[in-house]
Amino acid sequence: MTRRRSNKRSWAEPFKIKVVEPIKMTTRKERLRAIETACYNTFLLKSSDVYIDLLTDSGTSAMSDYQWAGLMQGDEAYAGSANFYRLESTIQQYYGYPYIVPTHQGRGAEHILSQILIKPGDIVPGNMYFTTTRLHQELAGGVFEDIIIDEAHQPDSLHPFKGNIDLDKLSALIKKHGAKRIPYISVEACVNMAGGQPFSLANLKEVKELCDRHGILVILDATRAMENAWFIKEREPGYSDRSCAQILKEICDLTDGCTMSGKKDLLVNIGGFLAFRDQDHYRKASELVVVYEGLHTYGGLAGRDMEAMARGIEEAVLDDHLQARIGQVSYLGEKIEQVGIPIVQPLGGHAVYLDARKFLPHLTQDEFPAQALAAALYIDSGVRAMERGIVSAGRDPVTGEHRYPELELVRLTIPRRVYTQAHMDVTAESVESCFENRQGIKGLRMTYEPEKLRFFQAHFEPKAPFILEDMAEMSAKRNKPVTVSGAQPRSNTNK
Ligand code: PLI
Repeated sequence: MTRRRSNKRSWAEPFKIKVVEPIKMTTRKERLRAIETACYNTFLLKSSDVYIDLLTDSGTSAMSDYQWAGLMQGDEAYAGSANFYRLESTIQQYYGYPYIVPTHQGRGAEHILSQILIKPGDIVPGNMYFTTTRLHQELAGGVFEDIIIDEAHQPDSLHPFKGNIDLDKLSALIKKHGAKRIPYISVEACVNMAGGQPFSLANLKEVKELCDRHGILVILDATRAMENAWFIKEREPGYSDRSCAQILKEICDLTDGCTMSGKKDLLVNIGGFLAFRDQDHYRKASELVVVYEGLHTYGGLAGRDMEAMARGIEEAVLDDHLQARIGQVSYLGEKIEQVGIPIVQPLGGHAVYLDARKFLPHLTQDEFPAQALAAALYIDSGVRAMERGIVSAGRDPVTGEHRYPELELVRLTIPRRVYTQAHMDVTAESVESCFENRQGIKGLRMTYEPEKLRFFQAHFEPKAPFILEDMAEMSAKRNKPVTVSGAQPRSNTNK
């Protein structure tokens, strides 16, 4: 009789692969040229020059055969498409809001929400900023105030719900400005800029009670609410027997409406929506959506896109899917952490975040360490990541000075259902190679700075040439072969 060596049982993805898309292998010389052409900004690289694309989980997921089949059932009527009604009823069923306005993506929803709820001079508290969310609040004349718990700004803190709101900070803001100047508070699920960190239902309940007492709306950024539901199931006492679908509903029940980028949780390449409980909010949003997005029954989307999103909701909320999705993020994070590389703890839902301050202590924040590290990673292996630090934070609209966030991070963002464990292994090895070469990663200077959302298009140049030695060569020198687990020797991969 054979016996298993451990009682641990592995999980695997609840799908198999039907179609593949080849990706290009490049040489280090080609990558160096590509990053120079892209002015050391990974947003400006051509995707054909990228090997493993961990820039974002937004719109990059793989759709299922069920979703692709739905595209064929697109009803491309200008008004009253059947796919809109299907999407509307699916959102009503899973999220529980009665009134739905589709938008082309999340920022379309943020724009409309900000325009209908914020008056100039209003204060909009939130659990850490998100780039487009805050910009739309500011463009509507609002001032964003961060009310997330302090632990969210500390990469090493092991708090299980770093997305929680600090009720003392919220009460102090209400006292200082008065509830009338606070139209709503913005509660983001799996807080992106904090490392994909969830809030707890206990915290959301307290927030809702406080806001109800003061007549302040609670608006959910539901972009990654299903992933947040998974963490509640895993970590919050009393929820392990509930399904993520039940927890999602409970989250939404505690809020007055939501903005949504369907490009994340919902497994589609494009799409978003606004949802409300209040009919008057819905009416105002429907009046505005026709100005900026499209008629209120398509909001900038094709009928087929709405169908794919409705079908995506049904698949994305399943516990098996969420376990595999977040399990893959943990797999990569644990591999990187095991070799002593500083990352944001605990591991979040959609990405592993490298702590660039600790990774590159020889660089000041003005030398854009996270931007430099993302460029180095690309040069090393063709893995594309994204800066989430001083560049993303932008400038204070009043003083014009850089904002200096405590978190200076590189985000390795994992698209859903796209990459395999071997891709994660290659990524972890490249991060390790950059860590061994960290002294050779130099500071950057910004040579072109767009006024808004500068991280997308800014240009940089290195203050001195990067010196990155190939880890395989380094290992060969130490007479220690490096292999990609279960695959070929490293010399066969990108060099
Ligand atoms: O990229 P949009 O416009 O569909 O969604 C904007 C948006 C809103 N909220 C949150 C929490 C986001 O993460 C978000 C977009 N995130 C992107 C593009 C990302 O790479 O994380």
